[in-house]
Amino acid sequence: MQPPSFANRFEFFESIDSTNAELRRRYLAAPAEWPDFSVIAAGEQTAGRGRLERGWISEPGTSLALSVLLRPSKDALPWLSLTAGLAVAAAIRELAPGAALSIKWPNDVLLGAKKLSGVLAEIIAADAVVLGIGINLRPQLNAPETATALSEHGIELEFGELASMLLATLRSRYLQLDTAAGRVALRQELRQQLGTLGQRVRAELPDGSAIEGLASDLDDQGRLIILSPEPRVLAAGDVWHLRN
Ligand code: BT5
Repeated sequence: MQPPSFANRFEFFESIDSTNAELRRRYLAAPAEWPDFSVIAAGEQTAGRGRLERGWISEPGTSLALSVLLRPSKDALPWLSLTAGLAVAAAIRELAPGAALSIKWPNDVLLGAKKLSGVLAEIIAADAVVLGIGINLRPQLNAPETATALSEHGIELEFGELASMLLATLRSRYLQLDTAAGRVALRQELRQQLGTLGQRVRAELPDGSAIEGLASDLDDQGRLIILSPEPRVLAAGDVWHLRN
């Protein structure tokens, strides 16, 4: 496929184990050859990865999988996953206005009530992060019940057009993260699009404990505030939206 103009370096694989794993290997072998906003994309991942050693299904011809090399500032770092979610939603809306997208803290984009896209941000060196994004274009044989795809909602997009638009929307928001004013604006945008806010949620913390309560706000570092009923601040973990 044509390299998208928004990537500073771009490599496409028909099939690979994981675009995050490949970018990490290639970067660590020759860091100087991988500028900020280098991209590795693939038509299929045989060992796609989610968070916490979970898997990510990307069967041939059904999904967009790409990883971007970033060197974020310390202030930008906590915002990367949520910013990627915003960029995914913005890219799809550009190409398919009116799509019923929402962002679920900390790293999902939902279409309707199901998961369309996931983000995996991994720190691979003192100054480098690999930001991996998966988006389902068409249904997959082995995807979980909780997954959905654009075509299931009548949205037919091709890999190349979505990849180009995604890199454009991601790049502009990534640049916004460099300034305090930009981060304030992103936080505002996220507060409007974060379907998690205002919901009763159950959150599982990285240490295995759980809390339930009302997801009330996003703090100034992208953490989720849950009223349980006393405020608890969640920096990482999994969240389920509960039905009242
Ligand atoms: C994620 O993890 O959602 C992060 C997914 C990141 C995928 C991208 S693709 C490009 C790059 N290269 C990689 O190897 N990874 C990144 P998490 O929140 O832990 O969610 C994982 C869970 O989502 C799984 O345990 C399944 O339940 C579910 N899942 C797996 N494949 C899915 C799919 N295609 N669509 C929706 N849900 C899926």
